[in-house]
Amino acid sequence: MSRSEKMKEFLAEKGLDYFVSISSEGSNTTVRYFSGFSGDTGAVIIGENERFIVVDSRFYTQASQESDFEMVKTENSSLMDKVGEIVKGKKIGVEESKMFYAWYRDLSSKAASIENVEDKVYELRAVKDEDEIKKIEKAVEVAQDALERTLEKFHVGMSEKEFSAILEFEMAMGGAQKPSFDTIVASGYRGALPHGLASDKKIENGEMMVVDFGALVDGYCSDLTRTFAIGKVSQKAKDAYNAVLNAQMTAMKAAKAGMTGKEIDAIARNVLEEAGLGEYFTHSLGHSVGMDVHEPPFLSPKYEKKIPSHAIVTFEPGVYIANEFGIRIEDDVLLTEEGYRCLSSFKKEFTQI
Ligand SMILES: [Mn+2]
Repeated sequence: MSRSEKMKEFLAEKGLDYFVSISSEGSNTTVRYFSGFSGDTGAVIIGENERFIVVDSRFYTQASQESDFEMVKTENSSLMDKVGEIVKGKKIGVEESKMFYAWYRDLSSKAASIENVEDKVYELRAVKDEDEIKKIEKAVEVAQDALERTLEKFHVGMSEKEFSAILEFEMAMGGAQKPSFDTIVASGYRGALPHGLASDKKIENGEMMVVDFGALVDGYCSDLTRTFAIGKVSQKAKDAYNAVLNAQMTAMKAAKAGMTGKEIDAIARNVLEEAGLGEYFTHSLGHSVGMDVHEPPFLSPKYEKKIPSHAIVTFEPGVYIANEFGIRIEDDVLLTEEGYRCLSSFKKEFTQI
């Protein structure tokens, strides 16, 4: 069954006329997920007998080439006016967290009813098909090959921003459309900021350096993290590194589809607690990755739902000791009922550069 057929079936169950998803300047990947249209602005409308892609004149050609949905041209009206005409008097389902308030207000004034159906969209998107798995594998490969080439150009004293600029350049040269998010390069004390974007700080001997990065290839994201020792580092940092790696691999090896996100998270958390580092693992174990770099389902103490087969999730335990160092190791992993398949292969034994 195609993605839109699955949505149609759901609409029928819920007694809804249309599913409506709108993207403005690329803020919503659901439009592409259903229609194939990769332009940054447009709307998909799916009903029992209709599949519309609404676009403005900048995208007429592109939409006709990329999507088999029936194209609705905005002509002289705005995107929202055109969508409003179609949904007038209909019962519609939308994704509340992908909708601006102005759109919601506009659609509410026209539709007969409006309700949030984003859980259904996330449920569909969570299960990756073969083609999606291949695309994510490609995004992983582009990213990890770029890191390999970046390390060849690395020297002590280089700034975090220089490192990230080379890494992003290498990803682009390897086929990335762009980085899948702002590259994190956090060395020394900055490593204790889990989302420390690359800064002007110079990377010095004796520091740990966290590099969290990914490539967007063919509409799909990768999300990887490696932590390197710059020259000789403390035994404390080395021990923490090995504990994080152990936590990651223990959880990965035990994980399979059908377990809850909370159960998988707990495995990694227990390993770090036993190593005396539990208090320094301050975020959840992972998230799904696909057209968005962060998607449900999550591997988190708060996520009590089961992970479906063919979800691709990150395993990214970390340890962050304020004013000292941070360590994180992250891979993208396909989960099935049989177990796991790690899509990334970049080495992760403790590495001094
Ligand atoms: Mn991540």
